[in-house]
Amino acid sequence: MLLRIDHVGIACHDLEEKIEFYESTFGLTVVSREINEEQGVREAMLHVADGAQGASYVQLMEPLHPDTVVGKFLAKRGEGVHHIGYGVADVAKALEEVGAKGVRLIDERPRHGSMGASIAFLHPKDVGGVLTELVQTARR
Ligand code: V0V
Ligand code: CO
Repeated sequence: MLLRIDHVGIACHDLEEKIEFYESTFGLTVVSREINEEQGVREAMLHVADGAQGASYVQLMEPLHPDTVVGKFLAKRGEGVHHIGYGVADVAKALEEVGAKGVRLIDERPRHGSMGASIAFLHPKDVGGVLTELVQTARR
C-alpha cells in the first residue's frame, strides 16, 4: 500500500530560518511554498530525491497561529519531526483499507495537501506514536 516516503514533516518556529538552514547545510532546494489555512500552516517542500515511485521531500511547517495543530505541537514538544507522509496510489482506497484494520482515521475523506496532493492523516495513538499522513500525488 505504501509506495515510498513522500515527505518528513518538521515543525518549526521560523520557516524562513529553517529553509535557509536546509539549503545551506544540505543543499536542498525549495520546490513549493504554500499557506494551507485549513491545516493552519505556512509550509515549504524541499526536494530530496527522485525514485521510481516518485519524489521525496522535507516539509518545513510554521504555524499560522498558536491555536493550530502545529502551534500546539510546538508549545508542547518544541521543534522537531511532526509527521511522516507516505505516498499511496489511491488515498481514498488506502483510508478504507487502513480504517478496516481498526486504525483511527483523523480524516474520513481526503483533504487538500501541498502541491495539489490529496492527503489524509491517521491518528498517532494507533500508529505507535507516529502521526502518519497518506499522500496521493497530483497527476501532472
Ligand atoms: C499529538 N500527539 C502526537 C502528535 N501530536 N503524537 C505524535 N506526533 C504528533 N505530531 C499525541 C499527543 O502527545 C497526545 O498524546 C495525543 O496525541 C493527543 O494530542 P494533543 O496534544 O491533545 O493534540 P490533539 O489531539 O488536539 O491533536 C493531535 C492530532 C492533530 C494528531 C489529532 O495534530 C491532527 O489532527 N493532525 C492532523 C493534521 C495536521 O497535522 N496538519 C498539519 C500538517 P498523550 O499526551 O495523550 O499521550 S499539514 C500537512 O502535512 C500538509 C498540508 C501536507 O503534507 O500537504
Ligand atoms: Co505533510
